[in-house]
Amino acid sequence: MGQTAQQVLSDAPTTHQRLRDWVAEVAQLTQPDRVYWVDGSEQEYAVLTDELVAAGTLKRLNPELFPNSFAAFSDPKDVARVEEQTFICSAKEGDAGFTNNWMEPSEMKTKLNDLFAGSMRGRTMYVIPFVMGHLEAKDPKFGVEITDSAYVVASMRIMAQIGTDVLRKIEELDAFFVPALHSVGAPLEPGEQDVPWPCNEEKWIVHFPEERSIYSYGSGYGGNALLGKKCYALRIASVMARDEGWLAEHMLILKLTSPEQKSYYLAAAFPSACGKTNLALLDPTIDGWKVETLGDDITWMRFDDEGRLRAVNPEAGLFGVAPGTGWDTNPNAMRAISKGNSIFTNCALTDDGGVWWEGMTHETPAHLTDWQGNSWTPEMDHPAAHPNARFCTPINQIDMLAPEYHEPDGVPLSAIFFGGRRKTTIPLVTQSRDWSHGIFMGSTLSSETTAAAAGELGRLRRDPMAMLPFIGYDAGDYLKHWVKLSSAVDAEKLPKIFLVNWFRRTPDGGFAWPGFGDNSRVVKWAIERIEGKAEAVDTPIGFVPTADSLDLDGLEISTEQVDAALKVDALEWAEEAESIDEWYRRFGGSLPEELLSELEGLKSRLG
Ligand code: GTP
Ligand code: SPV
Ligand code: MN
Repeated sequence: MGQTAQQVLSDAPTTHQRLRDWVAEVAQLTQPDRVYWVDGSEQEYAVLTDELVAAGTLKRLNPELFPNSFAAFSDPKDVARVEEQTFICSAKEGDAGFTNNWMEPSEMKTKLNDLFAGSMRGRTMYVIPFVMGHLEAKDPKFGVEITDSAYVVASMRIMAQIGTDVLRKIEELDAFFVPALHSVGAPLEPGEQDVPWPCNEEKWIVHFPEERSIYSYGSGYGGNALLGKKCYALRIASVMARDEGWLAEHMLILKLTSPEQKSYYLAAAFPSACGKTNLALLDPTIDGWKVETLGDDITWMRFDDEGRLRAVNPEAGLFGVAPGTGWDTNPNAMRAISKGNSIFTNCALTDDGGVWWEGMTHETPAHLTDWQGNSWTPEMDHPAAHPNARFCTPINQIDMLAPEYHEPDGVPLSAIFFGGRRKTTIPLVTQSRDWSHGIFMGSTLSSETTAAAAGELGRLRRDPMAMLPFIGYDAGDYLKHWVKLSSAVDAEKLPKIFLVNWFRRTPDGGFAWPGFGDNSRVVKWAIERIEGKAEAVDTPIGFVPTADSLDLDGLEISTEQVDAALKVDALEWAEEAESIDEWYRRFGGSLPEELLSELEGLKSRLG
C-alpha cells in the first residue's frame, strides 16, 4: 500500500508550501509505494545505479574501458521522441499554432488524470528539484520533476543541476518552479515481476504553457522523459522567453579563437541529429584556429544593455547521438565519454564489456551483442546500435569546455548558423544579405527527418530555426518575436547569419563535403566575412564563397566536389522558392510581414 498524504507531507524535506502540496497531491493520484526526495549526491547515485543494475535496467561497463558507466537498453517501441503524441494545450487553439498538436486543456487534464491515477503503484516516486541554467542567475529557472523511473533520476543528474542545493535555493527565493510529472505508465501488481525497461504503448507528452506545467506518460526515453531538456528548456522556456523578452533555441554555442588570438562566439541551430554536438566539439583541421565548447543542444539568448545578443547553455550534460561519433569524426566527444560517468542507451556491447556503435572505430568488432541483446556479427544486415542510440555524459568532462560556460550571463554572439540535412539545393554556406534575410533563412530552414523522432526517415520538411518540434506556441508569433526583439537593438551589433549544409550529395550519392573537422574551414570563412576579409559571390540567395576564398589547404577534394558543394542552381532554387511559398501559406495570417517581403525579394532576384 502507498503512503498516506499525511505521511508524504511529514516526510517532505522542504518548507516550500506549493511544492509540499503538489507532491502530496501527485502521490495521492499516482499511489506509489514510497516517495523519495532526490538529494543529488554521489552516494545516492551509487545506490540508484546499483539498484538499476540489480533490476536489469543498467549493465555496468568494464571500468577499465568506461569507469563508473552503464549501458541501458530500451523497449524497442520506446527509442525516440514521439512528436505525434506531443501536445501544447494552450487555452486557445490558435495559440498552439499549426505546428503543434492541441487539445482543450480541461479535456486533456481529465485524460491525464485517468492515465496517472494509480500509475506508480508498486514503484518509488522520485522528487527531483532541478535548475536549468545557472543557480546564481538573476532569475534562475527552476523545475521539479516527479518520476517513477530511477533511470530518469540518474540521467537527470548528468543533464542538469539537481538536488538539495537547488531545493534550498527554491525555498530561499520562495521561487516559482515548473511542475513536471513523469510516469512510465507501468504500475506493478503486488508480487509482479518488473521488466528492465517499463513503459506503456500509449504515450503522451503534454505541456500547459499558461500554467507552465509538463506531463509525460508512457515513455522512459530521452526528451520524452528527461523533462528539463526539450519539454522545459525549449517548449515551456520558449513561452517564458516570449513573455519575458528573450529566446529559447535549439542551438549549440562554441568559442573560436583565430591565429591572431581574437575570440568569437557562434551559435548554431540544426535540427535533431543534424550535427550540433559535432560542430560544438569541432576539432579544426586548419592550423592556428582553436575551438572551445559552451553548449551542444540548447541555448538561451537575451540582448544585454549594450544591445549585444548573449547566449548561455542551460544544460549540464550531453545527450548525444552515438552512431557516427568516432575517434576520426569527433575525438573530443570520444575523450569526454572515455572518462566514464556516463549512461549509454541502445548502444551495442563489446565482448570485453565496453560499448560500440556504427562509426565509433574504423574496424567493426568481429562480435558484438546488439542493442536488442542478440549476438551480432558484421555480416548481419541491421546495425548493432540503434540509429538513435545516445551517450549521456557530464559536460565538464569535455577537455575543450570554454571557461565561459560557467558565466551566468553567457557570451556575446558574433554569428548564428542555421543548417539542415539537404541532399540538394542548399550550398555548403551562404551568408545572409542582412539580419532580416537571416531570419528568413532560419524561418525556411528545412531538413530530412532523422531517427531522433519516431516516424518516417529522410522525409524533407520545413523546420523553422530547427525548432519545429519545440516551439511552445504559435510558430508565426514565434517568428514575430524574433523580429520584434531584434528590431529594438542597433543593427550593427546583431550577429551575422549564415545558412550551412554539410549534407549535400554529389551525383554519385556521396557527401559533397567531408564535414566534421573540415567544417572549421566554413567557420573560418564566416569569421573572415565578419572581418571583411573573405571574398564572396553575390547570388540571388545570398553571399556564397568563391572557390578560392575557402581555405582548402591540406584537404584532398576535387574541384568538381567543391563546385557541387557551393553551387547555386537556378532550377533547384525555382522549386525551393515555390516550396517556401507553400510553407509560408500554412501560417495563415500569423507570419510577420518582414518575412513575406523577404520571400518576394528572393523571387524577384531569382527572376
Ligand atoms: P540532437 O542531439 O538530436 O539534437 O542532434 P545534433 O544536432 O547534436 O546531431 P549530432 O552532432 O549528434 O549529429 C548527428 C549525426 O550526424 C551523427 O551521426 C553525426 O556523425 C552526423 N554528422 C554530424 N556532423 C556531420 C558532418 O559534418 N557531416 C556528416 N556527413 N555527418 C555529420
Ligand atoms: C533531439 O531530438 O533533438 C535531442 C534528443 O536532442 S532528445 O533529448 O531525445 O530530444
Ligand atoms: Mn536536440
